[in-house]
Amino acid sequence: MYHWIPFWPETAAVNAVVVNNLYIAELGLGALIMLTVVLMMLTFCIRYRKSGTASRANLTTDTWRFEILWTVATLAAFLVLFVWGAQIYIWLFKPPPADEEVYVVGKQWMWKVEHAGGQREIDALHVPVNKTIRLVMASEDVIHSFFVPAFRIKHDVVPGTLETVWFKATKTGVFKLECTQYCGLQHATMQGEVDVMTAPDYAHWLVDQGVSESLAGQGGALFRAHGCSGCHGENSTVHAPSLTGLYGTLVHLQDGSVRVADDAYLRDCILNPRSFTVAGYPPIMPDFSGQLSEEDLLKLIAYIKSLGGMQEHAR
Ligand code: HEC
Ligand SMILES: [Cu+2]
Repeated sequence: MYHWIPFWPETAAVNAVVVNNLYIAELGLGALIMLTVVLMMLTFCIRYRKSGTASRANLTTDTWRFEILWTVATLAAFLVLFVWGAQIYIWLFKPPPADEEVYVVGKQWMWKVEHAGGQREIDALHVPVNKTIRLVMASEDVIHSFFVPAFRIKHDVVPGTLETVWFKATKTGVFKLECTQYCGLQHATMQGEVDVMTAPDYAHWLVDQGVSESLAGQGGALFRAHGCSGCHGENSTVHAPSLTGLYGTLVHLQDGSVRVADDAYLRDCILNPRSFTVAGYPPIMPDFSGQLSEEDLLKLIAYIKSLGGMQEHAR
């Protein structure tokens, strides 16, 4: 639609269309105001030049009416843009129900990607077209930023928590993926590709990876290997909460506060169990920080999510 504008980046996701529209409106309004001011300036310069013959008899000294009008009009126009932009921001950062969830780990200096089926890739992300994809992102070291220009999505990946971002690609093709947060010497090489495929191609691609264990399945194995099942398992005699159906629900904590059991909450439970306790349980959950890699954590979280819950609340 805007491809006649020089250097206009490719538009390949629903997110990008929305950002384009706002950008064009901002640019248009800015240009309109600038043109008005410049044209008036030039007109006055020429009309009232020293040798000009324009009459200066009826000079207006009362300009406040005009000034208030001008200020209110521009203020109103830019406030509209502000409200519009804020709405888009909220829309971009609150994922709609996802068709597919993919886990991304940023690391100096690569993007590691894990699909729910257990397929793994590095510096590449294969996704189906016209599907809402939700990325759950972790960093193993420093802050990185996940940027796909053609989708107009950019989101910081911050160590110590999980961030989510979503997109819905509207075109098949290969699009650039970049890190836009300076993250060390090789930052410039921290690039990859998003490969948007038709649904059948994507289904083939998933099968071709030859993976036998899903991410949740691998998480289940870790859950047993690290002794979580000893306390949280169905047959456990320890007084620990059941994790079945936990994801997305509201959890009441000992200190009276309430948290949504989203991805970041589950991560906190495993790494900072000392910082809060679920109401009605003894604070005996061991601290697993330093024992699990970010990828292991994502697998454990995928496993806990596979035990059911209210997906739609955890966004
Ligand atoms: C020694 C027993 C024990 C072990 C081992 C254990 N937990 Fe826990 N866990 C608890 C208890 C007790 C609580 C509730 C009290 C609290 O929040 O500290 C809890 C809370 C949780 C919660 C929050 C549950 C809720 O209802 O909000 C999660 C998630 C969790 N554990 C995951 C794990 C995972 C994953 C592992 C293994 C890496 C693990 N736990 C290992 C005892 C244990
Ligand atoms: Cu980076």
